Amino acid sequence: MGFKEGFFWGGATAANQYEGGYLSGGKGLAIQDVITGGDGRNNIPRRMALKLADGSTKFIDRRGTEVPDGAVPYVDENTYYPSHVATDFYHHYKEDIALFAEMGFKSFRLSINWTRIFPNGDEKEPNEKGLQFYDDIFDEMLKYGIEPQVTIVHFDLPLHLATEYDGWYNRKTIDFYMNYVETIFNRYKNKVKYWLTFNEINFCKDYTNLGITEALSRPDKVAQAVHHLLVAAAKTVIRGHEINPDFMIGMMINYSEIYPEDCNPENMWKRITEKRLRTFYTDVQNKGFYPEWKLIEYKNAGIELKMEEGDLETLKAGTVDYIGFSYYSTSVATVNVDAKRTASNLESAVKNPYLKANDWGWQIDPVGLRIVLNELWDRYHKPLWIVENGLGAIDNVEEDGSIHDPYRIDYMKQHIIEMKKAVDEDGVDLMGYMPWGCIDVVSAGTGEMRKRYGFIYVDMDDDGNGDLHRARKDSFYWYQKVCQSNGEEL
Ligand code: BGP
Repeated sequence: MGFKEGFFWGGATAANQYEGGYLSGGKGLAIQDVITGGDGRNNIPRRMALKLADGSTKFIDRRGTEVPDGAVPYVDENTYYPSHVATDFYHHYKEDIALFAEMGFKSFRLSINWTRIFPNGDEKEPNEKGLQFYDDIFDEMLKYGIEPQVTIVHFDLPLHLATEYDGWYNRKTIDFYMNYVETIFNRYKNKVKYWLTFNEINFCKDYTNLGITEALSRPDKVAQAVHHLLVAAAKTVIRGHEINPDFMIGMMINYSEIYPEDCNPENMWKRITEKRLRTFYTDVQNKGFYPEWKLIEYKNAGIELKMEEGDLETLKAGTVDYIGFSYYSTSVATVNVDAKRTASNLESAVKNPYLKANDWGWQIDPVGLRIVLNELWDRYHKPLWIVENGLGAIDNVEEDGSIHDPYRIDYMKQHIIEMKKAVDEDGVDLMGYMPWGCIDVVSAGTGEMRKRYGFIYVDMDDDGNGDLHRARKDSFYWYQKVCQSNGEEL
């Protein structure tokens, strides 16, 4: 049997971690453009520069804790921001796409920078230069027969929508977003068929994604903003199918497995409650309604969701065509320790003695991938697409310029073996496999460059030094064989 014909072997990236050119071609500022790098291994978080009402400046945790009244995030000229140049796809896209084609990619996942199309987010008319930029990219990909998969929002929000409107808490943001969506759907309807709405929607809880400064202290505002995201995602599906009935519009979630620490029923129950941080989203976006437990949870917390007339119908009518998910690691649930889970950290609070972890504490678990593939397939019976997977690691460049990364090859090989079992033995409908950061990009969680995932090395360090030249790692040649043999040669 093996992987189906036309299986999408490819790779994945995101605009703010890869593109650079943060003000080029009329692009406006996104929240990501005001966030500094951090240091994942020493637990130094990424931060935002704030201008205070009295004219002074202050840096705060990007999750938006304790933002003083009147504070505005801004770009401090003396500080290095990883998104500004990133790994410069903006100027290297032809070279990079040629390298993807050389590897045999059938598909490539990228996100559109919302602020390239609508620099402030609330304009009526789009920025033509921004639209042209993605036209050029899609044309370049299609020239090689590489199918684009576009994430509409990948950890991205125009800064202006956060500072002026309170981001996704404000219902108006749905309209601004839909204007953006309609613009790109109409413009690219003959070039792009596969879409994803919000990247890792289950991690869209902090300032970066929601644009709500008090994200941590106001669960009611977060719940309302999340409702707006879900309505917006459903509207995207409905509108997309009107614009082009052939569109395949998926959701995107981080879907890891969580094991109970042991057979204590309380730990199993803990596992179920932690799992709900994910199944809430997959349920709403696939079944089309809020699960009962969520409504009870909100009620008990005194949260009253403001739903407009028609919202429930929209959720029902806007269920997705496929499920895109990222999978990196698994964690352990126990009543003894509170789960630690943020957008930047998939580290399990409890170590699993059966698994090894990477340098950032992410536990490596190929069998877990087969488990979640089965779980999602059994629960929803929708096509699945692994749109992120991979190993963040520090690579060494040898004197002759070569980069030997057997650890990366081994990680992916083990995961593909389990994918294959899910397809061959369990009958899961799997559309494709897109290793994350197929070319080195900035880390989303830490802003570091040294945490690399790529088959292609980019010369750039954590402080923004490097000439950005590209180099093929050993894994490049390995993945080439995988793509060319449709997963037969591992
Ligand atoms: C996911 C994100 C990606 C990506 C990846 C790896 O959460 O969707 O944007 O970066 O994780 O995470 P990190 O970059 O923190 O290693």
